[in-house]
Amino acid sequence: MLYILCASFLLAYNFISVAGQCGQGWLHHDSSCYFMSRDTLTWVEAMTMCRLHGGYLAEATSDREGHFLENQVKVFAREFWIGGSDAIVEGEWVWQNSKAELRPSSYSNWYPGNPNGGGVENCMAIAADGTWRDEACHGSSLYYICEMNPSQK
Ligand SMILES: [Ca+2]
Ligand SMILES: [Ca+2]
Repeated sequence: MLYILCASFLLAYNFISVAGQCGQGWLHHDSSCYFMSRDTLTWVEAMTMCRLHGGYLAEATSDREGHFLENQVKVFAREFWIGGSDAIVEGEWVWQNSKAELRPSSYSNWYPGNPNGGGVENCMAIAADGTWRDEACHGSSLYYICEMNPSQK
């Protein structure tokens, strides 16, 4: 009983401390904080803006995180930039902050037929329906999702 009490206290404490480290306007999920922008920028500008906030363009590196982002985007019903790019090697998608490569076994949520832009579309966006599209990095200004890990600040 004492063990259960201690364990729940520690869990609650961890939750509060992580949630408390997310700045105002940031959403807490698992060990990260997320910021859904209210402005639109190109992918490169969005990446720079996330860095200024102490974070990076969001990376859906697990099913849980992917589903969380998908659900958030559906609430806003807008298209957002996220942190995947195949600008270095066409067709090899890499999450830019972690450098994690999207492998066939990785979580992914591409809209059917995407990526379809070849060398013209090298940046990843999550559309209003929660699925991913490759888009031209400088082609359009979109909303963007920043992620940060408060424990690594
Ligand atoms: Ca491409
Ligand atoms: Ca595309």
